[in-house]
Amino acid sequence: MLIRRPSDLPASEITDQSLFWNRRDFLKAAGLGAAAVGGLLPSMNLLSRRSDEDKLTPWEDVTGYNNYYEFGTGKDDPARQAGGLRTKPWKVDIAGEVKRPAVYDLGDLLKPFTPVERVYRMRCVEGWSMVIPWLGIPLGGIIDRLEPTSKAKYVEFTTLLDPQQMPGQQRGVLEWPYVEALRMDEARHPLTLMVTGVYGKPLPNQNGAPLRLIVPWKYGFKGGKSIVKIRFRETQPQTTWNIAAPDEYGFFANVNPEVDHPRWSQSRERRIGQLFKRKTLMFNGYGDQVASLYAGMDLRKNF
Ligand SMILES: Nc1nc2c(c(=O)[nH]1)N[C@H]1C(S)=C(S)[C@@H](COP(=O)(O)O)O[C@H]1N2
Ligand SMILES: [Mo]
Repeated sequence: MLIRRPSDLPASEITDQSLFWNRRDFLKAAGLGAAAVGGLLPSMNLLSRRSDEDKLTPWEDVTGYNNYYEFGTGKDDPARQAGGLRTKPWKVDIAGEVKRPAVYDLGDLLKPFTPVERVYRMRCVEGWSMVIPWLGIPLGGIIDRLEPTSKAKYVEFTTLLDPQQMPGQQRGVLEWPYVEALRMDEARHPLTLMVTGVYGKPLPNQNGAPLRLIVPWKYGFKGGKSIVKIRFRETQPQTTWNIAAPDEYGFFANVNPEVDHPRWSQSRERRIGQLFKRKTLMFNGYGDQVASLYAGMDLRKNF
């Protein structure tokens, strides 16, 4: 477990009162005691009374046990092979149904925003889970600034296509480039983040540097890595895993313990680094915040 000192906390976390709840969630999940935060928060004793439920997954697992098929299909392949990916300079093409389309330098695209720290439970469709302190920018704010047109109903995220740098793309395990997408209301939901860092540090390449999507109530595959294009669309985009196996990976991919993968149950999960399996929660435990997005939808059909 990597215990961070207050000096490691991003300045935004310390100065911006509106981010209080993020910091509190982080400290709670990190289990940092009053000593560790040096009296930053008066209510620390309360916050340190957390169970093991959502203890942070160690840095070594977050950055050493990955899915990033562009760098191989083994869990340790990305950590071994992604290191050389050139993430500077990095351009992001903003396209489609939007009033400010352009190829932006990543720094310019994100300049008006301050990353916030959010501890999210993450659930992979393969049955494992982690608790990760992401550093990111709520996508909704970025979308507002880009001004989608009234036709924009979906947002599509495309990963870099570069078989030279990404050896996995020289093989046909998936259709390249990796594409994921959200409905506009999902993209604008305050939980949805464009992530640039983790554990208070810049994002390691194996986790999707320099920019990746995180949607904590959905299976991990919705969170495309190393994004070079964000396109606003009127119609529902074709997405990589849905193309690969439509009966196994739906477009919505909301975490749902009641809808099994055709080849395995989704009712339980293994928290990486912990011994016993735990129950998987509807919407990965974020139902109070996101269930209303799907009111009236049959979630067995729209899996
Ligand atoms: N471009 C790209 N993005 C991707 C993947 C991938 O193979 N390629 N794997 C997905 C899957 S299945 C998961 S579980 C998460 C894993 O993110 P992490 O390695 O940062 O935990 O990334 C998702 N994003
Ligand atoms: Mo996954």
